[in-house]
Amino acid sequence: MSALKVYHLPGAWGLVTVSPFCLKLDSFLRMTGIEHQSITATTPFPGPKKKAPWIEYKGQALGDSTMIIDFLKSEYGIDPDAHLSDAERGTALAIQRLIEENLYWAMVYDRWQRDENWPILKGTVLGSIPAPVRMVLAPLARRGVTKQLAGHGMGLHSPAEIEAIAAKDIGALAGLLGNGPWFFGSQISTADAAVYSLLANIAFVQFNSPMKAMIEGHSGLTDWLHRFRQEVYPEHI
Ligand SMILES: N[C@@H](CCC(=O)N[C@@H](CS)C(=O)NCC(=O)O)C(=O)O
Repeated sequence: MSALKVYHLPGAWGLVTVSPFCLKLDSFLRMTGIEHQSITATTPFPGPKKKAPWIEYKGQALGDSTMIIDFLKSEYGIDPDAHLSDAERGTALAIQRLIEENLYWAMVYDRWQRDENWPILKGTVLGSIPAPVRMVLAPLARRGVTKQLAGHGMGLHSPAEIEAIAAKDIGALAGLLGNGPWFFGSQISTADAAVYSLLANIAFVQFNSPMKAMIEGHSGLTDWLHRFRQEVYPEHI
């Protein structure tokens, strides 16, 4: 049995998990080849921060994808970002913040607030919760996410305003990627995993989102998405 247990939310449509934060960690683990046991969690609540992903390692639980990645880099002495300059590290952090602190919330809005996505969400994100429990939990979870969206601020915007915010972010990512092949030139890094984890969760899933067309509007980004999948998840092609 592996010393490292990694808990993530369920997957669908060929993605190991439909949680971007969980997919970022899974991508990092594949990129680095760190041996681990991958466990699908029904809900994020047993995690130490009540969010997914989380890990258990030598009797300790640790939450937050970035803190986990930093911990694993140091514990296993493997760093896919070792080649980055200081300026590139700064840009990588800015990319990560764009993805996780802003564009992620536009994805959350599409999944949880658009009525056409509600049945899809109940069958996937909440799909491994036993049906009777899910009937009670699903509306509570939706109310909770509506509050989170308002607290963040994204949920206070109109759908058209959210689309405009998302279009700017996706355009900025396309510009930063340039001709690639990766965000920082010829070597893949954790920034690629961070961007993939969100864009794949828009482009490769069945949730309706205006962001699909925005991504498709940048051929560099779609080529890069397929390149990442080929490199890190070749069995899912
Ligand atoms: N900063 C955290 C964010 C994790 C996160 O928000 N995970 C979502 C799933 S994508 C979650 O567990 N949400 C449940 C909740 O907020 O109640 C990380 O990087 O791991």
